[in-house]
Amino acid sequence: MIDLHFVGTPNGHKISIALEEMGLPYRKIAYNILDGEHLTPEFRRVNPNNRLPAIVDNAPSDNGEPFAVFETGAILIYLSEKSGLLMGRDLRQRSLAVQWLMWQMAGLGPMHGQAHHFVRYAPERLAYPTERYMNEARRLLHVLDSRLDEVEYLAEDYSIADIACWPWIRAVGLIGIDITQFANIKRWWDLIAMRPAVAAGIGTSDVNAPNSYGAARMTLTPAQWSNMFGERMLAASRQP
Ligand SMILES: N[C@@H](CCC(=O)N[C@@H](CS)C(=O)NCC(=O)O)C(=O)O
Repeated sequence: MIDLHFVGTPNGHKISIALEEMGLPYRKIAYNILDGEHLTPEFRRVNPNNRLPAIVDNAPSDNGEPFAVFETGAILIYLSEKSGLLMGRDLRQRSLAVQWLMWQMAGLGPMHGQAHHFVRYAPERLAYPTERYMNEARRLLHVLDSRLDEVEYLAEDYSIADIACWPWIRAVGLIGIDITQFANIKRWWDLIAMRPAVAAGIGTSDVNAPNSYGAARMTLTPAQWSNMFGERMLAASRQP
């Protein structure tokens, strides 16, 4: 049994979808990040970075003690190795899956995350960071669209790379991007949306449900802002 320390965001859904696809038994432990439920010393022992999601494998394949894994890219590789699924059939596909997974982890996720921050969370609209991160968010979508013009899935066969990217594409409407302008991404997105494991991982049969990642404009209370971006967030990661 795997403990999934979970939040219903694109990063959280990467792992719930992967667990469903791989048929690995898991139990979900849900956190409210706006309320700062992840900012505890207990959770820090699971994830030294105090971010969600994270997993604890209570039955690792070396038969040793329960093993904790953080960072969604590392979790996806771990689960893929545990199940023997979704990381390609040969050396080239495996490398392609890892390349596009790293691209998601270093590019699509962080850059779209910053775009979401400045478009949706910043208390005031700031022209420079909004333009910088929206341009980068769009550039990355052009990269993805070009790749998907060449292949059905990022690593040719459906893989953890697709699972890593798909929930982030699900969220682009919230930053004002119309995904139908990217024909190859739309084709790929619809194909993945039809998979029963994806609906199970998202927790709704309506994968197109609007606003499931929050409102287009988020207004945080001072306490919520402190938990997400301010002093309470900092305090949780400060030594010891
Ligand atoms: N690079 C990390 C990102 C994790 C992350 O930022 N998670 C967000 C939720 S999507 C979080 O925990 N936010 C809480 C906070 O910022 O305090 C990963 O891929 O696991």
